[in-house]
Amino acid sequence: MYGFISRFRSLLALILPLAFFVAYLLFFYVHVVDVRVDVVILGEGVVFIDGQLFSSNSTLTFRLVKHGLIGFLEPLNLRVEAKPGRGWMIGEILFNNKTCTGGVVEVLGDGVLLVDFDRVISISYPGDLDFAGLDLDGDGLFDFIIEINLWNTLSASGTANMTFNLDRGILYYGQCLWDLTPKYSEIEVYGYPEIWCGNKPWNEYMALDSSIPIPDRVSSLNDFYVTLSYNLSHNSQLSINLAVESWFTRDKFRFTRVFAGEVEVMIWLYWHNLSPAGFKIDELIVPIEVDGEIVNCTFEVWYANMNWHYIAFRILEPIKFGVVRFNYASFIEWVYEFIGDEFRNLYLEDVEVGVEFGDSTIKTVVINWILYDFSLQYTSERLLKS
Ligand SMILES: [Ca+2]
Repeated sequence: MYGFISRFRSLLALILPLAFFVAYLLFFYVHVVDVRVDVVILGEGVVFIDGQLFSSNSTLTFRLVKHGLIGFLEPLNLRVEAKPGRGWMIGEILFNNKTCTGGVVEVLGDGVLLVDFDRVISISYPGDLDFAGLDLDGDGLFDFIIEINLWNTLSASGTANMTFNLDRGILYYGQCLWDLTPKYSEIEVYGYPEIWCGNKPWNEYMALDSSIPIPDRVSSLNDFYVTLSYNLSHNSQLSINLAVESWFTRDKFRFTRVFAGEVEVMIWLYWHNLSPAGFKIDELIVPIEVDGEIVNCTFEVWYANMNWHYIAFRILEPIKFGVVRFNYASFIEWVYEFIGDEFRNLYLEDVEVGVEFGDSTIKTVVINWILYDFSLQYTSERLLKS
């Protein structure tokens, strides 16, 4: 009898901890649906979550709620994102009144995470404002303006979003629009989502903290390199380009529009199902650095008299993605020879980069464009050599 009790106790001693362990696992798997986590924000600022002030110093404690159940053995991975989705979720986070995304830098301890936020600026269509200024070096002056710029779209269903990550220097543009109605039906383009520096002469926004001294007279400026690193995807039938654009006006700061005798210059590095306005009048071979190699690229030159002079250089073999670098003077010299001496006195107002799109036969217009780099490097050579 004693032997039986002894064996029973031994069995109990073995089974009980195992049963408790299984119950413990089940308890956590079934019942724990949220976890309290301390998050340390790197940097100074005011933190809002879902519009509520959570912290005015650099440390923030809040509760993360995961949709659904969590398993006991599930690793604690945190992904901070603005949109609700699968996995861990935090509502919109504003840091210094800018929407932030971020990632876990380090797990400091049990449930304590160090999160480093990227500062991002985001604009959307539909929305009150379709532009924003970017002050990359924090000196109070804009280095660039981003603008969704659906200038010929009267109405559209769907959304477009442009987000600039200030910490990584990357521009993201995504749109999914349908039922587009143009403002002017005779114009085949709906818009030109873009980033630019200088003074765009069609509105009052300026980004004068550029690495080149614009606006200034063509005759006073030096040449500069334009570097772009990008990736673009879109509907296979869509009419679209990726183009650099500049306006040349008689006033140093023009805010209203462009007039006769003034000049618009576009450089199309990518295009699909789209032709420039007017007629092809010439061809030009320009050495372009593409992914580190110099390539002699042929550009068609198109001209239209749009009251002002419209000149578009369209590359023969489009570059859909890659790192592209070229001298502005390569194109400006041709414009000078074509327009004549009066071009010397015009002001180079701005340098823009965007994706011009149109074509009403596409029901839903999808564009995803990432611009990893847009930089201008001023040189000691004159913009006009002659
Ligand atoms: Ca600045």
